[in-house]
Amino acid sequence: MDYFLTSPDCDTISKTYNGQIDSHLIQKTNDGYREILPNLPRGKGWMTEHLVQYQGVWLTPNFALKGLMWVQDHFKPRSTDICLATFPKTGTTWLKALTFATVNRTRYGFADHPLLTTVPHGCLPFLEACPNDLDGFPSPRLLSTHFPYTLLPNSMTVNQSCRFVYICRDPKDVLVSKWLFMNKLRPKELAPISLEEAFELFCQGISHYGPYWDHVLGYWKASLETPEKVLFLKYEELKEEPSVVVKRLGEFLGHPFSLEEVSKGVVEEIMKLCSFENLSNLEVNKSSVLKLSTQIIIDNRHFFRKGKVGDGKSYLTDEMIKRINEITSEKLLGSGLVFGS
Ligand code: PAP
Repeated sequence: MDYFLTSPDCDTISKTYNGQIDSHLIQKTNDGYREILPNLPRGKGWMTEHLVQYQGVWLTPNFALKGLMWVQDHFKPRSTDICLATFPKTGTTWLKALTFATVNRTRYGFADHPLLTTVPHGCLPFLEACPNDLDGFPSPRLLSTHFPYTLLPNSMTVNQSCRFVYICRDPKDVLVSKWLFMNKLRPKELAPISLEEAFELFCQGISHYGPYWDHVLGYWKASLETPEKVLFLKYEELKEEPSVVVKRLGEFLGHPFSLEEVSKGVVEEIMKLCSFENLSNLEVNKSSVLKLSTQIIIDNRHFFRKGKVGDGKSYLTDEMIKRINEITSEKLLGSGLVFGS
């Protein structure tokens, strides 16, 4: 099945290359990682014991930072690559499903579609996991990452580089979704993180790939500067008008929906296939797992909680809502980007 890439073991960078990259170069990446790691600022982790700050961004030391070194040193982008970029818990699972279904809509029937038996995350390689077979993958490649735009190598972001689809979400919903998700993955030996603590960390920017607002602004600015390269979406818009957004997605990806497809209801079929109701009730998403590394194994069911807009507010106090709204207004001031209250 060439659409499915198993996630390799990224715990040691050198394990991931299957001889495709010169061992000296791999050694150099490993050495660089070991050299910088001890000197990076540390902050409290949500899922792991701590996060490290690299070039202003908070990353898990054993996974995301290694993945970043791999991307920076060894990833060979193609101008035909499409990279789905997201901050965690902003709609990644949904966007992956919609994009995969849109691009491959003439290849698979809706009755026996891969998304019926594979979690959306299993349909697209995740750059952080140092996928080892990317070079042999046919174009156009659909890729995914949580890395902020600013950390990606120039080869991905400048001139003849990849195209990106980015999705963002109201920070209150992101925070609460992330807090609940991370506590489920947090090892038993570490005490759960309280909402108050998660809130403080999030507001200070200390959360995977955070600060959240910088992440959003990086892709927002890139979408304004090069709209043909970066499609910027909001989870809330997707909820409100899914068919409009799916058509925009098709156009951006170079797979516009024809009038005939529209009249035959292909857009609706894709929306139905990728809906929260459908995906969350599939056996694969109720009982299987996603293996990101030897240490990170996630029950697929954790990717599906409520899928609602505004749910975060029911967990937060009025004071918390006020503070996070104030931070958001301040950070986004003058950018032209707004979130609801
Ligand atoms: P990830 O970063 O771990 O991949 P991501 O998919 O970005 O997570 O976000 C998960 C959120 O999207 C969950 O939101 P909640 O906690 O507020 O409920 C999840 O329920 C929601 N979600 C997952 N799949 C869908 C879908 N098909 N439609 C709408 N929302 C979805």
